[in-house]
Amino acid sequence: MENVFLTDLKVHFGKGGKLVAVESKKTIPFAIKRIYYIYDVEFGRRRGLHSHKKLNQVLICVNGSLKVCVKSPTETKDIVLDSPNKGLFIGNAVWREMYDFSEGAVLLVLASEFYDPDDYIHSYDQYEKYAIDYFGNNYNRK
Ligand code: T46
Repeated sequence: MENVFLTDLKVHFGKGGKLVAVESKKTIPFAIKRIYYIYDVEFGRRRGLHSHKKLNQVLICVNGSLKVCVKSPTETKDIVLDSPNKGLFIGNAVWREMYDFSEGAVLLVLASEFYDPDDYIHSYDQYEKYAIDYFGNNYNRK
């Protein structure tokens, strides 16, 4: 899918444990301006349900598990995040919904921009128009 990919983050084993390091503009394909995390999500709650005009992000489930549904005007994918060494890149102009948070799930998000409420697209209809305009010919190739 355009603007979405899952990567395996390198795990360093030793001293009886594991360590994952991420570096701005190296492991993460953008300069990280903001970090936030989502946790203690009530059973059955769905979050996200929006897209972004400019923001690129990498999502890492550092504890527990959850699912992410990503949508473009032509495709829908459900991705399981169940390991701290999986990084899910979600670029701009992609609709996202996070659901099935396990007990204790912690979702760490690395973001390319500072928080800006004006960057959000909350209506799916508006999103579709925006994405078709944004990706343009990329959709015609499929
Ligand atoms: C996204 C998914 C993966 C802030 O004040 N600063 C922030 O940096 C963020 C991200 C949120 N907030 C406030 C705004 C709301 O009052 O925290 C509250 C919850 O945010 P929101 O409803 O947007 O949370 P989610 O889980 O629906 O979405 C978040 C991100 O907002 C979004 O960019 O892609 O996680």
